[in-house]
Amino acid sequence: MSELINVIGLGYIGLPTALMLASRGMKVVGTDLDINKIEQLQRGKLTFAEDGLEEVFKSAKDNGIQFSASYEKADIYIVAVPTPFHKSNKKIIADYLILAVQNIMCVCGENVIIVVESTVSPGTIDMFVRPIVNAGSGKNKTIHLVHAPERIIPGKMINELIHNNRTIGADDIETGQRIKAVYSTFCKGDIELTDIKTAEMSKVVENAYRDINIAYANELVKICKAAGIDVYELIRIANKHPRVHILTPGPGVGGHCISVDPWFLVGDYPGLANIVLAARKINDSMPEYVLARISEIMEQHNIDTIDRVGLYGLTYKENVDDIRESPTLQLLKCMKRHLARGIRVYDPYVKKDIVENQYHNFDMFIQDIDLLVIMVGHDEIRDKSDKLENLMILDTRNIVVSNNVFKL
Ligand code: SAJ
Repeated sequence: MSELINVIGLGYIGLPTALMLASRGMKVVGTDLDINKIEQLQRGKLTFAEDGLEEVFKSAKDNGIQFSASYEKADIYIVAVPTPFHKSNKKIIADYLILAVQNIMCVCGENVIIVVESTVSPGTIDMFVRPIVNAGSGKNKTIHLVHAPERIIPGKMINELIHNNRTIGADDIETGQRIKAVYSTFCKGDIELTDIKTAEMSKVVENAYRDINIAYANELVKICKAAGIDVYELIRIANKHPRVHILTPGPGVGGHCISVDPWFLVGDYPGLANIVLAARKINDSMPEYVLARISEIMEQHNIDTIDRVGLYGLTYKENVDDIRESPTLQLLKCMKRHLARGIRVYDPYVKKDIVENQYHNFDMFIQDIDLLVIMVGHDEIRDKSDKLENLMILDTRNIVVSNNVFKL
């Protein structure tokens, strides 16, 4: 295939997708408006760490992938820009998506396909993207729209890009088949063809499903606390039932997907998305719950200053460097609201100083605290369990095996 693909937005989704396509021999230009990111990639340096990404980068470079701060005249555009939401009414902010499509329309030629990979609320493509395309096409351009929502999980991105099933929503079969052929260059999973609105809805529904299931586990934490039962023992036993699979409780739900997408359903279908809303509230309540546990333990053990407490982990989950919407950041925000400061923080994956009292050395971190709160189950903390013997621990991820550890 000699089609040129211009991938717009080189973040956590766009970059691996661009590299993967190029590594499979497709002609790819990766575009991002952040010139520093482009220069870094042109110098041959990745912009974030991910298992197996270096190898794919190498073969993409060998196959001539280009990086550019400007949009290119291409046959296919894959748009993977952020889609945040309004904190007040929970509706999508489509500004980055709109700008990307406007920019594409300025440079693209005839018979072009624009694939939106960014997660969008159902109806977004008809409401925001199609009008821009319709205004620019017709004269001398035929533009086809596709929605191909991503499904990969940070930490396993490359494996999941290759093995996950995918959904492609298109207006007509031929366009869907053309894009299916492009994704089939690296995707070994089933690729389902459907219409655009169903594809949009499928993505949001999948993430809301997981959010609801995590919320159930988190609700059980609170019920078990009131009942004086070990929640982990309860879940272990319940999961022996052949049709029960309760997920793992934790200090909250972070990341830019599960903690965001369900809000699109709540915002667009107020009064209808009731379980979805309840789940969001439960998961959002967890950082505050952890804070209450910290305060309880401090009181019971005469720790009277918060600066003797340390939070282990700033990222939204284990073994990744992504801090977006992380439970630790949510907890720190909560502390700020209570005018409390001084808690210490450490994460081996976060090299820059992004919060107050942040450490970059594990040994120094644990020297300065009496209570260690494990917010993220990075492999590092499992490997360093021998250094934890003299510390009081609140383990929100249930990874430390010892009788002296407090749980959620
Ligand atoms: N978490 C728990 N308990 C669990 C599982 C997760 O507390 O049992 C927490 C994690 O610690 C984390 C958050 O939930 O803070 C989300 O983590 P995750 O691993 O469940 O998911 P993400 O956000 O990394 O990726 C999700 C995935 N969606 C689904 O599993 C339905 C992924 O497939 C999507 O591609 C991704 O969202 C996305 O980009 O939409």
